[in-house]
Parts: sequence; C-alpha cells; structure tokens
Amino acid sequence: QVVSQGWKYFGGHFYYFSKISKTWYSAQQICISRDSHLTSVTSEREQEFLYRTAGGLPYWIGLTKAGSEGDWHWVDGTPYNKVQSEKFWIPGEPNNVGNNEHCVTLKTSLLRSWNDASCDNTFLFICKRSYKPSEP
Ligand code: 2F8
Ligand code: CA
Repeated sequence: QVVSQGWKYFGGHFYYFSKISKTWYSAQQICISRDSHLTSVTSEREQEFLYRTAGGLPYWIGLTKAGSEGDWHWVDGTPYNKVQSEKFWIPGEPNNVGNNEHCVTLKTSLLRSWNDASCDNTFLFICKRSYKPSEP
C-alpha cells in the first residue's frame, strides 16, 4: 500500500493523514514503512492542529495499551504523561468497551477528542515523522 506525498508540516514534524482505513496495527506498519510512527500528541497546540486537520473524522493515533500489561504508551517512544493527557480524552473515555479497547482514535473536532477502540477496527490514521532535511 503506497502512502505518498500529502505530508503536512507542523511544529518540527511532518504528518500524514491517510485516505484509507486500516486496523491499528496495519496502520502503524504503514507508518513505519514511511519512516514514521502513528502520531503522538504532546501538547495542546499539537492536539489542536490534529483535530482541526482531521475535520471530525476518526483517525488512529499512536497510543495503545496492547502488549504492555494495560499501560498506555506512545509507539514513537514518547513517554505517556497521564496527567497532561487527561484533557484530551472524550468525557467518559477511555471506557474499554467489551474489555477490548486497547488502541486510541482522535474522534471529534474538539480538544477532548480521544476514544479507546478495538485495535481490530479499521479507521483512517495519522503518521508523524521528524523533519530531517535531506543531504545536499
Ligand atoms: O459511546 C461511546 C462509545 O462509542 C462506540 O461504541 C458504541 C465506540 N466504539 C468504537 O469506536 C469502535 C466506543 O469506543 C465508545 O466508547
Ligand atoms: Ca471507548
């Protein structure tokens, strides 16, 4: 599956908003194949950029508690700050429906936009990579 062009620059990183829906794991594999990971969210400004660009459609982000004994973590290695992240969850989330919601979507066009969902669902997804100028 080719993911090409369409990377958007914001605050020192490039972001790719997919046009195809994938399971969380497949989405992360596609991001990795493009030198990136499913996006982390580390500030209110970044969250704003993401939900505005997402335009109300749900997208996978790189937050999961799969394979980590129930601890939320970012797949790009960014430490998960539980306190700083509280304000990004939709009220009532994460609710772990069916004890099977271990991956996270950015679901609404609001600061409080995260929902935990089953990793086997298919959604659009957002990849993030650092800005590395190519060599001359
Ligand atoms: O009402 C919140 C609830 O909505 C859906 O379940 C009905 C979501 N499921 C998916 O997005 C797959 C739940 O995660 C969410 O908590
Ligand atoms: Ca949920």
